[in-house]
Amino acid sequence: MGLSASESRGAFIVLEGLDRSGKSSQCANLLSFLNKQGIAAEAWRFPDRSTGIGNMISSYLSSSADLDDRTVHLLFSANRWEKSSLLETKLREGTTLVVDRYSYSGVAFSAAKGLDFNWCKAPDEGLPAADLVLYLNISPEIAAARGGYGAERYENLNFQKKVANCYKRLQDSTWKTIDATKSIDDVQEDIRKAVLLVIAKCSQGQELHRLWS
Ligand code: DGP
Ligand code: NA
Ligand code: NA
Repeated sequence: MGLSASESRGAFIVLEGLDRSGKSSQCANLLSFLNKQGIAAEAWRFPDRSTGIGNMISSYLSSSADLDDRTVHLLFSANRWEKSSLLETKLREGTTLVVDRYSYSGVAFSAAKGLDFNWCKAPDEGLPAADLVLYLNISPEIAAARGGYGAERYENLNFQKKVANCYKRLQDSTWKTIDATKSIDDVQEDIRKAVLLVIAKCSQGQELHRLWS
């Protein structure tokens, strides 16, 4: 059951973007800002590589294991489901969660392989939906030029172009596009403004929604 409309709770903030869009540093900066403000907050990330399922995903991403595209899609989804009750408990307890990637990556990266968009959405249906999705917008070319990619499976320009197109199809009213070509500090400033507004709404009892509505 969802949270009742009057209950104060933490906000569910997700950062999304292409690889090399700067999400991870922005998440870390945001977390220390919130904690300094005395706001209870934790940083999470998906995939969570610490679980059994996360371990399989990690082997796949480093290319030490090959898996069928649909199989790996369902593993990523299962990795979110296995954390979902703890996630909801944290929010209910008043902790704001700053999450590096979530179901939006799940759909964008798998649909970029050519899997059907709605098929990709289906396994995540019913998971808690983010209150705010911050999309760190950067062109695939600029991302690729930023110190180059690591060795992981999806880190190449052609694939990232497809991911960018798939992300566009997911955007709704909970998304805010952030210009990620600005300086690290300016990006952080834009993020903080949006986040503080949403934290205020959630502390006043804004209802937690479910994917995909
Ligand atoms: P990261 O740990 O944020 O670097 O993410 C690892 C890679 O996995 C990155 O290229 C994005 C991709 N990814 C994240 N979540 C999902 C997902 O749910 N499904 C698929 N297919 N790829 C994902
Ligand atoms: Na990566
Ligand atoms: Na994931």
